[in-house]
Amino acid sequence: MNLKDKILTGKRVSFDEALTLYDIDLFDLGDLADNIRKKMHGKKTYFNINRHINPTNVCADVCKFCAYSATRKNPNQYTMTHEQIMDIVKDIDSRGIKEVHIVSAHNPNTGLEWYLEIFKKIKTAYPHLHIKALTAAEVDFLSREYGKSYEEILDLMVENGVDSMPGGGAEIFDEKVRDFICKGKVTSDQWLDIHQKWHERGKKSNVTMLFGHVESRANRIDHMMRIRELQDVTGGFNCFIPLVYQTENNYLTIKEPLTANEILRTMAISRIVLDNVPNLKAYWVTSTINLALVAQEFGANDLDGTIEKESINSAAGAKSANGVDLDELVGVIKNSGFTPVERDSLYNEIKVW
Ligand code: V47
Repeated sequence: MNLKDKILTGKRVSFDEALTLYDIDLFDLGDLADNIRKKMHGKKTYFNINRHINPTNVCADVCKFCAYSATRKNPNQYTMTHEQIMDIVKDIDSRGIKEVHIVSAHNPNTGLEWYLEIFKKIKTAYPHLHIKALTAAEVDFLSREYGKSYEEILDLMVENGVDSMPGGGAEIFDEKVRDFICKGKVTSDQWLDIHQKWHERGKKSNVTMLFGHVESRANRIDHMMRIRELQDVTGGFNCFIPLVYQTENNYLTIKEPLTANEILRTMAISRIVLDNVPNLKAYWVTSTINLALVAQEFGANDLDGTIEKESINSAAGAKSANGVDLDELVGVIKNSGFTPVERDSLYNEIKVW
């Protein structure tokens, strides 16, 4: 059986087969991914009405790709008080926002309570809000900083009201590349271990991949294979999110952004390889809205959400600082021939727009 037939009949592809997919015609590759997308989701494109909050940019770690961390190229340090965070949450709740996505830098000055008690405050005041918070990189940082095991930090997250974990901090799992771009941060095995333990608590999470810097195509496939292997065990990943590296204001000197062709190929291949991960997110923040819309025909079935404020990728050049209007997001999905479906954070359908 040739590779295309294998994919069309739903058979799993190997590492070597996945790598060869980079060399086939782009539109043939798109068709293969689109075929899977249609079987799984038809013409539906999911989004949610959400708000990102990044409470501090003070960071003990030194990732070369990061433009957000205040201790490197960005001299403007900030750390929000819980009152400031609660003011934001009060405002967003009054406007019908359903998910708050809270990710911070690794700030050694705040204490563990600052990181965890805010979730309890939000959950107590707004029990219906979904809290997606703390990347595995933050969990690892808190564990090291405060001498607690991963299990203890994860249990504290559950106790304090965290509903799901975002997929940040995965970067690229290949150890050599990881050492070059973010030495000292959570290792690949630790990242996967933290998500496995989170899934064992009956909780869901996402998984990202940062690409378009110094990694090779083989590194990307290896990253996907490690995700697929863990997903076979736990089934806890809701969504895969390929993040396109943004080139500005950071210490990686890659000035050539990835081509749209390479981004779409990577999206399509991830849809094919990750046969056990239900959703593929074209994160419009790093791909641009226009390419995210095209990616709907290359396997992607989710565009994240309205976001409102975004600090991590906009610091590195993405045009996402103020999110996107709900009407605009719904409009462009419709105009591109897909059906906008508002979802909750766990992919239950809320409304077909
Ligand atoms: O882990 C940092 C990335 C991530 C750059 O789970 C950069 O639903 C591109 O993980 N260029 C944080 N990317 C964001 C993240 C995320 C976003 C949206 C949804 C979800 C989810 C998760 O941002 C970091 C890092 O990989 N990042 N710097 C940069 N220069």
